[in-house]
Amino acid sequence: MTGSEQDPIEVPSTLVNTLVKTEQWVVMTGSGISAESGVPTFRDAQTGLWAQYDPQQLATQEAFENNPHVVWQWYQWRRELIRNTSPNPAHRALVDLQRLRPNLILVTQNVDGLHQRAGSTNVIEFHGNIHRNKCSHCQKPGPESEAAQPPNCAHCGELLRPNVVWFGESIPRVALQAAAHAIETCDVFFSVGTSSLVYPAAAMAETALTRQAIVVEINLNPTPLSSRADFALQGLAGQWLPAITDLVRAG
Ligand code: BV8
Ligand code: ZN
Repeated sequence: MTGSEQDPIEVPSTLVNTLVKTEQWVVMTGSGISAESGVPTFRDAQTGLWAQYDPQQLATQEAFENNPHVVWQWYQWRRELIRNTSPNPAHRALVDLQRLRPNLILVTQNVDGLHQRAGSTNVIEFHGNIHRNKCSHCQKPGPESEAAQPPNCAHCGELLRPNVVWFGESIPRVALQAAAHAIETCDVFFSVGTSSLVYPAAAMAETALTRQAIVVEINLNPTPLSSRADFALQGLAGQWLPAITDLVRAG
């Protein structure tokens, strides 16, 4: 299936029939769902000042310990970029789907908060949220800050850091448990806008496949999940999700 900007997209009728008669859905999103809002995906080349940095080298505790100012400024640059974007039709379609299927559980790998800004509720933030800070030492929450340098924790004086999950760090237990419970009970699992390379987030699709839930991938490019999904819808999330929503609403 390809859904490019030119040709109209056609949602398989077998998928529509499944969606119309199921209620328990889990949707896992990655940075591809925010791409049409203008937020660079994790594996897109970073633009401008950050072009020479690899996000996987910056999003680590080691990078922050070695160079807190560079890592902090990368996050300040991303926060500013995200503040100047808006949710796109893909985010909004998920809000509509959640109204049509109140049991829909939305798990996101994204830290941009765009699902919440679009109106999605009960969003499980697998990798935290870029708009929140915490202390790099005592872990207590810290205030948002426009500062160019990482501020000091009011409790212990150590540096504040973004409250996101860096590579090598564990997923917040509450998020992990909520996502694990959702995946164990779902009839349909959507993987939207993710290269399915980062674990343990990518393990959710594996569990869905093992449980023989219906697995639907919506992604611009093929991924390691594409050949195993029941439906691999290639193209823009901002086209596929609204089309699916219209058909479920008409269902
Ligand atoms: C952990 C927050 C260990 C920070 C991020 C096996 C098991 C467990 C861990 C590992 C493992 N193997 C390797 C690991 C280590 C590592 C990992 O998975 N590495 C990968 C790279 C191999 N995992 C970890 O370190 C995790 N921690 O497991 O700790 C541990 C174990 C025990 C005890 C203690 C510790 C933590 C991972 C979380 C890292 N943090 N983000 C920040 O954002 O600054 S991950 C980062 O990648 C983002 O959150 C992003 O969402 C996520 C995944 O990337 P994608 O979202 O998929 O983005 P990508 O660019 O790759 O793909 C976008 C896709 O969208 C593309 O395919 C593109 O085609 C598509 N697309 C583009 N436009 C559109 C579109 N699709 C549709 N429409 C469009 N318009
Ligand atoms: Zn502290």
